[in-house]
Amino acid sequence: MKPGTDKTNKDPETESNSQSGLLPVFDAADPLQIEKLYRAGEYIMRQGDVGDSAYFIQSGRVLISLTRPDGSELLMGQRGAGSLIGEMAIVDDGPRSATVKAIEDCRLLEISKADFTRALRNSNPIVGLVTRLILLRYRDVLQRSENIKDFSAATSMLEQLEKVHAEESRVLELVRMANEFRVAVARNQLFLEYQPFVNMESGKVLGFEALMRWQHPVKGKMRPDLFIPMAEDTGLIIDATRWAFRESCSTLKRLQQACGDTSLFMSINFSALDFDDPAFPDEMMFILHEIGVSASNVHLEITERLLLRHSDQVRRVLLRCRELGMHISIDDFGTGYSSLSYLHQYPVSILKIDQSFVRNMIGDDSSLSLVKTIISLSQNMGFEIIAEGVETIEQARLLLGLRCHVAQGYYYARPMPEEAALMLLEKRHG
Ligand code: G
Ligand code: G
Ligand code: MN
Repeated sequence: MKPGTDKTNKDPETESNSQSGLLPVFDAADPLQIEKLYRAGEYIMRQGDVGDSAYFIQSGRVLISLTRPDGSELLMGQRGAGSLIGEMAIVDDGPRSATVKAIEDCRLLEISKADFTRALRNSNPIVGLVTRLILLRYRDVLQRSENIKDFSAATSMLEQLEKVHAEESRVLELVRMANEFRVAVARNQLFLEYQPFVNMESGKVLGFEALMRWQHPVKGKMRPDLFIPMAEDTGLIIDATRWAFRESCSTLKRLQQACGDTSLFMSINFSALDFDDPAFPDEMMFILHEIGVSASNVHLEITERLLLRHSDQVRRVLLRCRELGMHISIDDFGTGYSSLSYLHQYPVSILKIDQSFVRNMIGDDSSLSLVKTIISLSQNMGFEIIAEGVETIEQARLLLGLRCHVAQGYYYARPMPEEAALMLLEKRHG
């Protein structure tokens, strides 16, 4: 068979294709398709093709076969729900080793080669090496087994094992969520809520933190702890962050104009992957210029954990951002292995005391002394300080007594949509 791509899914014998019949119309080449649908009789991939995706079978059955050099066909077996097909070609870039045809209508979840390559790059190098070596050996065994008549019997047990592995690793759920998130970024299902930073003495709103939410078509409004880790693992966070940056800075511009206060700032959360691209700071500057917001009104929120990676790349990008006028704010401060020496290496402006210490400081002496230490450390090192998670007036009073003036927390306001943020500013600024 001539090498090509897998895009032709018409069966020459039955001439069935996806445009007819009861299944929804779909385009197998559309990257925004959460599931790919193949009708019974369609080819999903052909031996010798260049492979650009692997697929998890959600439902339906497929038949796997090989064509021997003499042209005869060898049946390798069948696979059903829970099985992975087409993984070999995306691991080692080799041609498809077998032909896979739907024998029932199939719903497939796709893992593109690009996604897989990115996941492998983010993983432990040993995992990548061993994966490739095992595959090399398997291809070798496959080539030497041409005299075997029929694989079908042996592979039905394999199919059972694969299904158990897929269920145990919950990988199907993860792949589905990643595919859905890709659609969410492209189709405006993400939105931001804004939580104010308040001066506890004057009650003045100084700025906002942008917090990402996902309006999931079935699950409803989803909080970031449910999807940010997946978005980071898959690299999808990069596009989401870029979107959030532009969106929140546009909001900032509108808020500044409405209340006439150009010192109002926006604090945006970043992940480690966002800093892998050295062009990122200049891209951000371009966006800020377009929107008309000054870099000094933008705070980049990063976690202590990110700094602890000690990557030169992260340091360089952060230095460049600071040079351009943006501020670096350390989120959840106190939860990492806070060593003072590393803070010095970065152009940090603000420490945000983690909410767990603020919550426990009344009643728990070790939390209180940590809060005190962080505050005096900030004063000595010239950092500004923000207390996260202030929920009661007692906490606010205690913090003010310790000379911490700025807070974020439910006592002042919960995260809110832009319109509510606007109303809050109008109320506070008269
Ligand atoms: O308010 P909330 O529960 O939404 O925030 C939960 C966590 O998700 C916070 O720790 C916050 O830092 C993180 N988070 C919120 N929005 C974003 C975002 O846009 N990007 C990243 N990387 N993290 C975010
Ligand atoms: O890690 P990060 O600081 O970005 O997390 C912000 C998260 O904390 C958001 O989920 C936000 O909704 C939540 N949050 C903000 N203020 C409070 C508070 O006063 N109490 C509690 N429990 N959560 C808060
Ligand atoms: Mn944050």
